[in-house]
Amino acid sequence: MPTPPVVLSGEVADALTYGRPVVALESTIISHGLPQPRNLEVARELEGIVREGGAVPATIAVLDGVPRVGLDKDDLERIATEPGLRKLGFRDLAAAAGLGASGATTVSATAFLAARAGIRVFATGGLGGVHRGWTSEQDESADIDMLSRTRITVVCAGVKSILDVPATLQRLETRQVTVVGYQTDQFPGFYLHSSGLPMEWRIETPEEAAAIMRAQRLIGGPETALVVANPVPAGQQLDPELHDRVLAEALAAAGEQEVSGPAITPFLLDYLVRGTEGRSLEANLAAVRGNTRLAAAITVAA
Ligand code: PSU
Ligand code: MN
Repeated sequence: MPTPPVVLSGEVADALTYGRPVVALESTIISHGLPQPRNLEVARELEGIVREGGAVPATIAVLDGVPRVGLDKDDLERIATEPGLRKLGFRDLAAAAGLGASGATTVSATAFLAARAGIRVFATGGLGGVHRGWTSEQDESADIDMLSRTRITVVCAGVKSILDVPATLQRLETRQVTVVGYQTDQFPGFYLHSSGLPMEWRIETPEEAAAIMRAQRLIGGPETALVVANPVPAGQQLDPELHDRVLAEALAAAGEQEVSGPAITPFLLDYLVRGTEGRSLEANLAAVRGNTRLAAAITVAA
């Protein structure tokens, strides 16, 4: 029999067949967003958090040309350690599949593959969006476009603070993506509890997120996403002064070294980890853990 175009792990396929809760997890954060060897621990830990929350984890990636939803222990290890593993947005899926390549999936590719498999909720750190300097570079993450046409709920700590955050929020509005704050009136700032930007909608419980998901289905219209913006706890955020200082250095270094395209986000995140002596990593992890916990609770409530 030929290999199906997308392969679900047995556990994920069973859970979806019987209507049990499943949470999708992206893999680019593991391969390109976090330093080794911590990244493998984190990949396992996030799957554990989903299980503790009463759901089945489905980490998504492309291995040897096969898009996979739900990875086993060895697969997860490949994502965390394989040298030269690609970073795949949605547009790269066909190229990777057609050519037998392997890669980790970003939010755009993960959202697509998760929704296609019938998964309704997914957790990440921070969304991609509009990069600073967009008036000359036009670098806007494909995450935004995919979320404007994919029916999925994404739990994130807002958008990465390396971006032009107001411009990204504006694009989410233009592209009709529903955005709600989880127990906050202010848009989260990824490493920071708040970006300082106001939000129009606030929810208090996973049940309220599930109610919005139900309403999306009943109302119909374009298949847009729901973004649940869940801030890193104030006590675990990166010191804002340190954040602003090191981010300014990172942006300057990216300019000097002419880093651009898909390499820019990993470059800036890595610079922040080094420049803050690992403190940005701890804030990033606190955010991702919280998002994963909340994603499980929403899936159980949905
Ligand atoms: N969240 C994190 N770390 C990351 C990412 C998200 O905490 O590394 C990844 C996601 O995969 C997201 C990608 O889709 O960064 C955005 O990359 P770009 O700006 O090139 O679209
Ligand atoms: Mn980009």
